[in-house]
Amino acid sequence: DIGPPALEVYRQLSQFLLVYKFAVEELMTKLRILSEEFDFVHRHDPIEHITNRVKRPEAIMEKLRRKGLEPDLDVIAEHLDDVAGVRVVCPFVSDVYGVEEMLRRQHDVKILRTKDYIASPKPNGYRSLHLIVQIPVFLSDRVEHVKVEVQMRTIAMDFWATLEHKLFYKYDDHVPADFADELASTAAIAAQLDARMESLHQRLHH
Ligand code: 0O2
Repeated sequence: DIGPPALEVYRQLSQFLLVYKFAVEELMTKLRILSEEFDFVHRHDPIEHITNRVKRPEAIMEKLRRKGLEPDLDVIAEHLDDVAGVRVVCPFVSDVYGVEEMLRRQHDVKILRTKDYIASPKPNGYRSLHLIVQIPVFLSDRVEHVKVEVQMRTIAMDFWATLEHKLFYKYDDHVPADFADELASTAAIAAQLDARMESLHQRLHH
């Protein structure tokens, strides 16, 4: 039984999340253009595939609770950087940085923050390049500047992160020590694979 106040809150939240969906669509288009045009000019597509998601309301509420934040739209916009997420999977490590550079050159894309877990992997072995970008979304009566978390990684990094997430999601940060060692070792193998593939790629393309 949701009365008028709850319905109004629901409407506001739906409209709020809709804008994040638009931001994701804008970014997806930008990335698809880069992928197709670069492929045409250089005969190499720097993007293997792209996925995206807008966080579900329940997951947003859960994250607010975890961070001790108020359930308020302004608080979400200000403090949650991953309401909208785009994951870009590239063939080679050089492509990850190449696509980052191409995004950086776009005047309407503002890069607010960069976390380079490729240069500095997390202790468990996780590697990826994370960008928090802000892009304008043109609505019927205003422009909103919306944050999107962009995770950029190679196929090998994606393979590792996907399986790590499946295996250890329920452990949070408390993965048993012997598992943690084995996990870090598999991440090192993925990194070696990337380095060797990169080297083959450079020999063929230069
Ligand atoms: P999910 O379920 O993928 O959405 P914050 O974003 O504030 O929570 P932080 O530390 O600033 O935290 O963000 P960071 O380090 O940039 O990581 C954010 C996201 O990167 C995570 O989102 C994961 O998607 C991914 N990520 C980070 N570390 C790991 C890791 O060790 N393994 C895997 N598989 N993914 C990782 P969420 O919200 O934690 O999870």
